[in-house]
Amino acid sequence: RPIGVMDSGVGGLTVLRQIVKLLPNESFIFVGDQANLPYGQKSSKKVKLLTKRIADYLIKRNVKMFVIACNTSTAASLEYLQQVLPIPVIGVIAPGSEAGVRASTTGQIGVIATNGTVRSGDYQRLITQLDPNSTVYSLGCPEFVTMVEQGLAGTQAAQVAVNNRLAYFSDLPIDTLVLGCTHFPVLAQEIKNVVGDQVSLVDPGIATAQKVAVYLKQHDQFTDQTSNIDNEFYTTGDQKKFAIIADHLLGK
Ligand code: DGN
Repeated sequence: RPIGVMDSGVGGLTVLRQIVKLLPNESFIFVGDQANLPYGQKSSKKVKLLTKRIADYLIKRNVKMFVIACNTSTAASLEYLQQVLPIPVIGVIAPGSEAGVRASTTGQIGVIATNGTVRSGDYQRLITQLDPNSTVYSLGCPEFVTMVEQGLAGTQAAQVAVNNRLAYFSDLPIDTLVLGCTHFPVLAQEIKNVVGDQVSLVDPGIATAQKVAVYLKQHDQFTDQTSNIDNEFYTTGDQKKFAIIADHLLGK
């Protein structure tokens, strides 16, 4: 059975590519809800409904696990979906928080995300639960999502926007920056250029992929040999635009 993966757009592909690296024999059904993007500006109730709608579709498609490859959806709906869905549900915020704490030596941790994720306070709560001595500095960067969706990563315009927004961190003593939106690893180079090499960038997709792999192995549900890998990609938005960015992110 395939694994279901969703995001509001192409950002979830940064999580998917990490899962594929660890579990190359699995099949996936990915849904990007681009018709409703951005999720970051919507109410948590609305995001929960939109995420549930995709989960219901994926369950009809008989997926064995649902990966919420979107921080905003994870914040709005993880607990609820874990209660109501008949399959395991994995989100990105707990793995991202754990990876952030592991990466930091000073406990001074920055988090960049959508406004919805920042408003939820989930990273702040989980990180300080794991390390009570830590300080979390959260910043909403909604325009980064739009830039990635428009395929602007790697351009001068993207670098300027990242410089402007991340100026917030210039006087803060962070040693780690969690990319708390699945679109942001696409801008990793631009972000690195601003914060410098002394700050570790954390992509929660890596820790999420590890969590997916551990769960499937522990529950004897993983596919250990190549049979028929059959990946499907859906968007509720424009297929052509989606395909261009998806090809680029997945390298095929
Ligand atoms: N990729 C989504 C996230 O991780 O929060 C958000 C993108 C959006 O819809 N604003």
